[in-house]
Amino acid sequence: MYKPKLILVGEGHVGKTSIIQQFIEQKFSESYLMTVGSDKSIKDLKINGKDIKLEIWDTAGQDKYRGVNKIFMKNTKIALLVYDITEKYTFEQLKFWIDNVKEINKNENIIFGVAANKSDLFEQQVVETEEGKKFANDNNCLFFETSAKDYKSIENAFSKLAENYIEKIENKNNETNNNNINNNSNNINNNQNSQNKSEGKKDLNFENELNEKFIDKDDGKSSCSKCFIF
Ligand SMILES: Nc1nc2c(ncn2[C@@H]2O[C@H](COP(=O)(O)OP(=O)(O)O)[C@@H](O)[C@H]2O)c(=O)[nH]1
Ligand SMILES: [Mg+2]
Repeated sequence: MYKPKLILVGEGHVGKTSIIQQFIEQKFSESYLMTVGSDKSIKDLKINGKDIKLEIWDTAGQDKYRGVNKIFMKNTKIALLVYDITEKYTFEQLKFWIDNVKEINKNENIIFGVAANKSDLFEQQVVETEEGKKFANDNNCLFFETSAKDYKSIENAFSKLAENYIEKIENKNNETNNNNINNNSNNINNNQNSQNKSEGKKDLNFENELNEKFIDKDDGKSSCSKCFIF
């Protein structure tokens, strides 16, 4: 069973808590949802017949103070970067958020998504959809136009991210399996080689036996020490 950690990051008030609340409880609240402590929700999904347990982490107000909590960011497998289409600044800060997630998870190959949230407020839209798509494209992220209020593309965003995560893991497993197959065939070759070598050794021993009288023993030893391969 896959159990990836998924975090939502972005400026305060962009709708991160609302997106999670809609996804988990199908509820929307017009008021600002105060997140106290590190809030973690679990959601079970079935993607292409595979079970996945998403562990969804909501920022505990760090968005407001911009203090990057390492525990929050650490071991992230999937990150959804959220901005508010009616607030330019929240879009401009996406680079800050993506860099932080990458910085804390140095060697991890994280699945990133961008949520252009509050799409129901299209009359007040100041960040063009194309700008959002371009950012997503340039930074290797999936792109979703969401509305936590209208439940638009919320489920789709989480499912697509989870699907990409599973694909990534399974491709990795396939690569590892292929490597193992190659290693096994190398081992077979190595075994073959060592068999040949030991056969060669027998011949050599036989030769040595024959030539014993004629070989300086110390010389024989020193040349043999070159045979060790670590
Ligand atoms: N119209 C609209 N308002 C939203 C949407 N998502 C969140 N909000 C409102 O934006 C405010 C901040 O939402 P919240 O989820 O607390 O933001 P967070 O600080 O990023 O967690 C609240 O008043 C929400 O009701 C949305 O998709 N559309
Ligand atoms: Mg919140």
